Formats: sequence, C-alpha cells, structure tokens
Amino acid sequence: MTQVTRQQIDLYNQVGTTHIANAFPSDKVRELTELLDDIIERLRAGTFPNHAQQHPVFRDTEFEDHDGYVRLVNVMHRVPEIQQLVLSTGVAALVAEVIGARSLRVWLDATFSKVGQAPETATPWHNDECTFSFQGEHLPSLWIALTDVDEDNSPLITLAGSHRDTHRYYSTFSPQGLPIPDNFRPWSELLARVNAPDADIRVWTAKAGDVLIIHPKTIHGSLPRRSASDGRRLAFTIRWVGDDVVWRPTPITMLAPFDKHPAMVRGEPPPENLFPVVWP
Ligand SMILES: O=C(O)CCC(=O)C(=O)O
Repeated sequence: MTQVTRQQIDLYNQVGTTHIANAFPSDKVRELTELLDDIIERLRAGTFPNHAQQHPVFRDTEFEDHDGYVRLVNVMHRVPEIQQLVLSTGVAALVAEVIGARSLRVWLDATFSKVGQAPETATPWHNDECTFSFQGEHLPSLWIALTDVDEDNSPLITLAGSHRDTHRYYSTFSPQGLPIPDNFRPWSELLARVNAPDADIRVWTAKAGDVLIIHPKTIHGSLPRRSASDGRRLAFTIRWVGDDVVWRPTPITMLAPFDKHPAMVRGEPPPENLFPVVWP
C-alpha cells in the first residue's frame, strides 16, 4: 500500500499540487480504462443515453468529443462500479492524509482522453472552484494517470502558489453577462497571470497509476499532445468533499440538481443523505 511522505504533503501546501507515484495498481488501471472506454463507445453509438428524468443530486453525463479530445463528466453515478473500483485501491486515504481531512465524500468525476496531435488536446487554463457552489479547502481533485504522461503526452500544468488566492475568478463556464459578484475577478486576469513571463508554471509528468492531488483553487490546464506515436493520454479525476466544506452558491455558480435540493442549507456542509461519507 502506497504511503504519503512528509515531502508530498509539504509540496501540496507549498505549490497547490502533489504527485504520488504508483498509487493505483496496474490491474485497476486496466479495469478503469476498460470501464471508461466502454462508456465512451456507448456514448458514440448512442446506446448510453442521458436519463429522461433528472437525477436529484448530480448533473447528467456531459460528453465532448472532437479533434482527438474527449471530455466526459459525471459518469460515476451512472456506473457505480467506477466509484467502487477507485475506493478499493485505498486512494481516499492518500487524499485525506495530504489535505488533512478526517472524512471524505465524492461528488464529481471527469475523464480526459486524448489522441493525435491537435492543439485542441490541450485542456485550457482554469481552476475548479470558480464554478462550485461548495467552498472550503477540502475540495481537492484526485487526478489518476491511466497512461504514461510524458512532456509530449499532454501533461498537467499548474500555476504554483495559486491555491493561496483569496479571490475567485468569473469562469467562462459560469452563466455569462451577470454583474461580477464580490470577491470574483475577471477571467482575463487569470489568463494574464499564467501568461506572465515570470509565471511559476509546473509541468507534471506521470506514469500510469500515479496520481496528482490538486487544490481546488490551483490554476491548471494541460499541454497539448505532441507525441507522434499512436498512443493516447487518458486520465480520470474525482472531486472530494472533506471536513471544512460548506454550501454557498453565488449568482454565477454552475448549478447542479443538488443546488436546488431542499435539504441543502446555505453556510452548512452538504447533508449526508445526499453526499454519503465514503471514507473512512
Ligand atoms: O487531464 C486534463 O487534461 C485536464 C484535467 C483537469 O483540468 C481537471 O481535472 O480539472
């Protein structure tokens, strides 16, 4: 069983991201890849239809598929084996130790599959928490490499230290055209920061089975695929909810069904009947 080191925790606190090698066993890498590929195939064939009725908690599956870039969001609640598989590897304990949480729940997942060399295989700069109705330090993302990811195979890139920002940004994914709420700054400022000549950009190469733990405020994206090989870049990410998280939507939150659920209380943690504890 992989152990977290003091250096890995310090790196998370210093730069907003940490890398843990071999956290996900190779048989689980293979099983998760098969499950995700099956979903992608069924979405392409039209045999994984969206539910006619809205789920009371989660948004339905989103599928973006173009130029060798696949982005798949919210499949865990449709295919429960995925969550079981991830939890069976013990990675939740690693997340809890790095962020200092006593318990964890899960609430969102995303898959990124990339082939070819199109510029579109780059994931644009963003941070995750801008669009969230949840707020807190304990909202990290666990990014699991399911293929080797070298410098030419679309590695994650982060702006070191951005996890310490006390403000948020008005994301291009949020509803547009509304007044900028207090404590939000324009997206153009986020882009100017990452493009500044002295920006402290870190490049996170990984082997299949390695994971990154990313603070919810860390500004990140990925390089494009530049590899001439036939290979592929596949990663699966899960967002967690730890101890200090409260529900506090803003007018520009990207809403999910749970944001309209009567059990949600502003300023309080999400209720356990909607978001059960999955660890310990
Ligand atoms: O793997 C990628 O290319 C992007 C991952 C990402 O941006 C995310 O999980 O928020």
